[in-house]
Amino acid sequence: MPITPTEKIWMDGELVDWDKATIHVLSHGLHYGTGAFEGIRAYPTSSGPAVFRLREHMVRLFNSCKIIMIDIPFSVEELINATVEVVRVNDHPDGCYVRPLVYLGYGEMGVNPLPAPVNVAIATWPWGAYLGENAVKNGARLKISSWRRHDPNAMPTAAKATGMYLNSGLAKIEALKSGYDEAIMLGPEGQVSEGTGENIFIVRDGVLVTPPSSEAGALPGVTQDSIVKIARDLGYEVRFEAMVRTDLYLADEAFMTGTAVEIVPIQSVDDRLVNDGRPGPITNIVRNTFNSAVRGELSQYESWLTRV
Ligand code: PPE
Repeated sequence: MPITPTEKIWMDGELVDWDKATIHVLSHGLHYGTGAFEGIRAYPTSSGPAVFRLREHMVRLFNSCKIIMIDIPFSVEELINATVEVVRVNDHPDGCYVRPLVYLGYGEMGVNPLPAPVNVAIATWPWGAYLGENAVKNGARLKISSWRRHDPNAMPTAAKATGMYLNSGLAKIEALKSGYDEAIMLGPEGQVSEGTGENIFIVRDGVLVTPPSSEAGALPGVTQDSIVKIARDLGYEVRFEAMVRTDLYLADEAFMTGTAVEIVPIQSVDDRLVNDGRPGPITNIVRNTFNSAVRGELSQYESWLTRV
């Protein structure tokens, strides 16, 4: 998706002009995928933009880096403040996407990541519907990928590490080339894991079910966690349970969650319509509640927002 440039990108403590936010071609992370990132959104509220679950995203960034043994030379607090600063400076009255990136920089070559310098950047830009407006309205058409999700003993699926996304990219190419909107990957044991950048929920007999990240090799999603809380607050039962592909075919409803995608209904999986293919009632109610919460319209979720 093409990005619209904004004014500034925060790089290692400085606000740098968008066009000058460049790095050396021999940066370690470019060669070996040594880095970790976050995806965060800020939304418009009646009192200006607010960043959604900023602390949780920053904590996950530190967890990702702990797993891959990168020491971030800033504190969670410093990166929270830097994010607020860059969202403010870039002036996003309608909200934006926020991309914090920790990467190994220039000065060392060779697989050994330990001696390489650690750099941090935070960029923001307006980002629309991740899978297109049609998927938001009518649901996404998904295909189970022939590419499996990583075995967590091959690649740490709990880390949102940059190198891991070669796997997602391969699945995405396959799905798009085959005429679908998005891929779903199965874990090493054949269980449903996640999309290339989204978690999965199904609704069965009024109960919401999502694969547990530890078993399914899915990223523990901040949006997934928000939907679990919202659904329970609405009085629905939510279970973390392993599922296989036919559970998707036979679900009453299904939807995907993620920061970029937000909440998108699933119309079909492998050409089997989910129910009648239209967004289901529980999908709609949790999605509407989520959309109100992120925009500061529901006081009970106010603690999820960081005002800019
Ligand atoms: N699984 C994966 C593999 C993933 O990348 C994401 C986020 C999620 C689940 C959902 O996590 P959360 O955003 O915390 O609810 N994917 C990010 C990157 C998208 C991109 O194309 O870049 C995102 O949504 O920001």
